Amino acid sequence: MSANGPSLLRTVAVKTISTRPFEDQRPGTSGLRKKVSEFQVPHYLENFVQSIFNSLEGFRDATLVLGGDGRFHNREAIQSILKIGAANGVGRVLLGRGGILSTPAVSCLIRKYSAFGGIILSASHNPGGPEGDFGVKFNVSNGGPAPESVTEAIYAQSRNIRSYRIFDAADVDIDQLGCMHLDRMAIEVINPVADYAGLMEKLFDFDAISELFASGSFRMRYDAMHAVTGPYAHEILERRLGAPAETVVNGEPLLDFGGKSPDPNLVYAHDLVAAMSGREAPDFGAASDGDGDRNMILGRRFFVTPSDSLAVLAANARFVSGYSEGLSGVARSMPTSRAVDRVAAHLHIPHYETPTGWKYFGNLLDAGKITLCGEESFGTGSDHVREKDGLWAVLFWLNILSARRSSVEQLTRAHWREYGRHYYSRHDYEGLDKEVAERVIADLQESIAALKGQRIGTHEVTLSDDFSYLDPVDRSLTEHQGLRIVCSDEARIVYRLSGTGTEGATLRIYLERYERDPSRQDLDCQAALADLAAAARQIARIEEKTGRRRPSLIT
Ligand code: G16
Repeated sequence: MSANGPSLLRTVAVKTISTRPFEDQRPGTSGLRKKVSEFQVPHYLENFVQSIFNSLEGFRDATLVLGGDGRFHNREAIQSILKIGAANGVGRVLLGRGGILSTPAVSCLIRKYSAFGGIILSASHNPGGPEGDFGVKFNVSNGGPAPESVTEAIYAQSRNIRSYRIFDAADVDIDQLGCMHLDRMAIEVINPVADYAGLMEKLFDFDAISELFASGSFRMRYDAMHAVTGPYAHEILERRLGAPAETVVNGEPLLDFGGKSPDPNLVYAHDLVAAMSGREAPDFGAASDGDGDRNMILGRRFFVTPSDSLAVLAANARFVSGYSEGLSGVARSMPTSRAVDRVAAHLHIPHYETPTGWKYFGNLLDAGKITLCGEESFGTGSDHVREKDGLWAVLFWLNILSARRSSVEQLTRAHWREYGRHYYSRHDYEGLDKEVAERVIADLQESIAALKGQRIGTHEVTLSDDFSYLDPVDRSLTEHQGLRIVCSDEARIVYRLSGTGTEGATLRIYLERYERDPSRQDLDCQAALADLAAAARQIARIEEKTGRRRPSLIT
């Protein structure tokens, strides 16, 4: 961390501002996400931030980490949060220069500097700009997303709030490294990349990866999607690992991500997909999302599903220095394909199935029950922080590729031959009327149990239920986490509503089919899943209830 000598800002007055509660401040899958225009309503952000402080104890004089993905409204929100933090007695804020910090970097800083928590300003992969989305996430002292008990306490505070405390002060210069004070609160503006890059150097064999780049026979393209990972990728991939300067594209964080969705999947990262499909395609392609916690992995003309990526990382962890001593266990969210379960069985380590949301991995990681975890939604991570981590996953792959000297496609196909292939896809129906979407789920909740024992084409249903999760560490129970239909041949359909959207509702249908026979592992993924997709639409009576004949997004 770099800091110049302290400079004292003028002593300023605390104001107590009267306010009224907003009824819609319940955090979703990952923090409070709304349209920018909603966050711009006077007192909206302030209410929520004060509610965070009201729900906490023991933070006076302690350290808070603060930063965001650089999207529109980031800088304004940071000024307000600094002034509210000072007025509430925070001792010190570690602030990324320019208000920039990736989500995994915040997690890393909280842990390294024993902060009581962190506030991350991001709506993740959702679009940015004045018409786009904004979000506030609170992470707790283990570096991870606040668990439900904390988010519910914040929500309860937000429903009763009558006033908030804020310093009446001039804006702080957030662009110069160094330390200053807002009354008694120290603000240290830090290099957003340094600590995170240092952690990556400890986990991975940078010499081996550098050699791979230096060999001249390996080319990579990393698309930062004009979001937060640009500065991280330039520093780590190009400066520290010696990848050629053109390796990182779209590396400058922009307020509106260049007008695109910073969502690393086959649809939104189409420029990268096109570059990886051409005749001169690089050997390895990757992209990250708005706040740097998601990743997409591509080989030359080859896509690795996030579920497969998790399984390949687990199976090859022994080649990576930071993980060579073995994995204590692995976990995946319920809708994620079960590919990693097979690796766990092979390694004789436990595997866990959690609800969607990174916060559910926190207890397992803290208790040392798992080392790696991941989700179908392009999230992969480990016990090095308590967030999913996009660049970490990219470096993990690079480390494996440098150790095994095989291509992404060779490695993945070899994995399928050994463990079988899980054909996997997610079909999203976005922008549905909320009531309609809730009715689809409610009707399924009533009817799903009766499917057990029935046939879906060639598949026989062996389990059909509404998924609930009993946390093995704190014994908390989380119910209604998705409807699943599991078949004897390991085919599976899962339905749930997204908890991260800001417009209407998004119904997600997750499809999975297992193929053990290597001669049948080469089918087109959507073709392989077509019968399940049709059955899934029919069982939920999608067209009749929503008027939609096909999904709006397939990943
Ligand atoms: C968030 C959560 C993930 C979750 C994803 C999708 O990711 O952290 O755990 O899998 O949303 O959630 P949903 O299906 O409810 O929309 P991110 O990258 O948006 O923070």
